[in-house]
Parts: sequence; structure tokens; C-alpha cells
Amino acid sequence: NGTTIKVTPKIHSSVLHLQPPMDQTSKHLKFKAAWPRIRDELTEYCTNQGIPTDAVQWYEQNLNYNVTGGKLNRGMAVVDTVEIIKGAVLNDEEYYKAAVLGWGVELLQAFFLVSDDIMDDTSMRRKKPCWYRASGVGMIAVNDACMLEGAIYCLLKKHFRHTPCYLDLIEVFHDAAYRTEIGQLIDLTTAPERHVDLSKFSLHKYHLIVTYKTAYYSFYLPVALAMHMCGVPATYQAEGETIEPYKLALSILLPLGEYFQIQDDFLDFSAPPEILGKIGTDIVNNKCSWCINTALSLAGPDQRATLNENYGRKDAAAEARVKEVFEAVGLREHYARYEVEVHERLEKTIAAIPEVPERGTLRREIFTSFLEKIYRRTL
Ligand code: DMA
Ligand code: MG
Ligand code: MG
Ligand code: MG
Repeated sequence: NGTTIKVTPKIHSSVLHLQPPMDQTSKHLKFKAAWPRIRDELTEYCTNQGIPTDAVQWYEQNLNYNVTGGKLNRGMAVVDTVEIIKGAVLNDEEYYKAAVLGWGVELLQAFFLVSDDIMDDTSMRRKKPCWYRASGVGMIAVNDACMLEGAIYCLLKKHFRHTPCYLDLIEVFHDAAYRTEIGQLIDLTTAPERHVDLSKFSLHKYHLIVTYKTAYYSFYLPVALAMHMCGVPATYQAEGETIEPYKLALSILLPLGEYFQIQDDFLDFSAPPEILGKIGTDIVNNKCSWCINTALSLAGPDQRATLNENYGRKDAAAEARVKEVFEAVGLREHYARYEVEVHERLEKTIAAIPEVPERGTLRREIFTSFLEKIYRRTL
């Protein structure tokens, strides 16, 4: 009689927590499936130039080791955003182009991480030794990092040279990369190895560091690339207002990126390395992190003295004393409150974005999907 019986399997709630919804998993798999073709395009380019086999094989190792194994949040954000702006399922050609841009962001990320781990003297990344610490690599990693960046422009030229958005795409990549490098410079010069001076730190300086070193390339870049690929114009009318969609996107994505780096800093202090896939180095490296800035704002005179004496020392006992103060001032509770508060604030900002039915314009969903993906993350 046409009645359909819905069978709802009983799944324990902890299982639901561990496994993302099906469509998220298949989206992830589809994005991952584009990688071997992109990697092969990059190595074939070298082979066609007559580069010796040993060098091409090294490059392939570099690509495999450093570009895969991450969460792929940034790369998938490009594809997701293109889909949301188009308001339709992408055909194979459109999907591959969006995936090239997404993997371009992952290549940029790989370039920064290989370099960052050398500068931060870190041992583990994505549950493996950092590339410069991998057997036989050493300082060749410096050139390898540069080649990961160069790969982006090789791919852009091949796939977008003849499209109207080519220049915009190049410009957005260059701008984001340069801002990140400026951010890394402020991060590193604020954390000199031999001179610990906590009075140089402030939440204002922190805001500047993280906006530059993380927010532009991790949050603005993927969305701006998708917008340019979809031909989103510089201005349009919505709800009686003139919208500048790139500026509007930036105004939401920079605070989102700051929230993401605050999570990164908190996890550096609090997360078990076997889950996080890396071992925290912020305390011993004298980093101007969210944790130390917040602890300083909460600490009494004795606790402040302990922080002054023990922060930024390459010594496990000193690091443990800093962590004790972090616990004593209630950093965990403070962080939990911050997460709830920032989530609420960002939700309100996103809800205020003017939307029009026309395709090729901004959608609130672009930003909510970002926010929900990172909210309360543990790795
Ligand atoms: C993150 O800084 C910024 C870049 C550009 C990699 P970080 O040193 O805190 O990153 P991680 O914790 O991943 O080493
Ligand atoms: Mg680092
Ligand atoms: Mg760093
Ligand atoms: Mg970190």
C-alpha cells in the first residue's frame, strides 16, 4: 500500500561522535581521490623537463610525506564553498578545478609546516617525525618547502592560465602567503631564544600575530579562491545595501581564524600528543601564545614570578612548573568559557550577513559550516 517503514538502527551515541555523517566522509574521500592525479601532474612536469629520476623520486616523496595526512579542512573548504556559491552539484571538470585550488591551499600549508617545524625545533607532525628530522632529509627540507610552494603556481598555470580569474587567484595566494610570512616573523621575533621577557607579550600583540600567521591563509584564502573561481563580483546589492563580499568575508574569517589559533595554542598545552599528532613546544620556545597571555592576566604576584623564572627554558622541569601555574589559574575553565562565548558571537555576526537569492553571491552557510567544523575541536 505504499507505506514505507523507516528502520532506525540503534547506534550508541559515542559511535556517532567518532564517525562524521556519511556525506562528510564521502566528500572527504572524493577530495582525497583527486590528490594522486594532482601529484602526478607535478612530477610528470619535472620528468618532461628531463629532470634526473632520483630528483623526481625525491620530489614525489616530499609531496607524499608532507601534503597528505592532515585534516584537509582548508582544502575541502574551497570545494565546499564553490558548491555553496554555485548552489548546485559540480560537474567533473568543475570539481577537479576546485580540487586543484583546494590542494593548492594544502600545498601552501605543507610549505609553511615544513618551514615552521624547522624554526620551532619541533619533533613530530601528523603523528610522524617532522620532514627535516626524517631519515636522510636534514636541511634539504628547506628547498623541499620552497618546492611545495612553487607547485601551486605550476598547477594554477596549467589549469587557470586561460580563465578570467587567473590573476585574482595568483594574487590571493601571494597576498595570503606574504601575510603568513609577516606573521611568522612577528611570532619568531617576539619569542627570542635567549631573552625571555614576558612584559613584551600582550593580547594585542597576540591578536596581530595570529591574524597574520594563521587567519589569512587558513580561513580567508580558501573562501576567496572559491569566490574568484565562481566569479563573485566586487560589489552587489542585497537587502537594499551595497555589499562588498570580499571585505565582508574577511570581516568574519579573520575572527574565525583567531579562534582557530587560540585552539591550536590551547591544544599545544593540553592535548595528548598521541591524539594531536604533535608535541607542544610553545612553553619551552618562549612563544607569545594565548595560554601565557591569558595566564599572565589571571596570575597573582607569586604565580607571575614562577612564570617569569620558568617560561621559555629548554628544561622539562621548568616546563612542568609553567603548566602547574596554567592549571592553578584555571586556564582550562577560562578556555571552555571562551569557546562558548566566541561561538555565540560568531553565530550572531554570521546571522547578520545579508543574503539574496541570486547565485554567485555570499551564503551564510559558507561560514556556519566552517564554525561548526572547528567548534570544540580536539585535534
Ligand atoms: C602556526 O603556528 C602557523 C603556521 C604558519 C604554521 P604554530 O607554530 O603554532 O603551528 P604548529 O602548532 O602546527 O606548529
Ligand atoms: Mg610550530
Ligand atoms: Mg610556529
Ligand atoms: Mg601551535
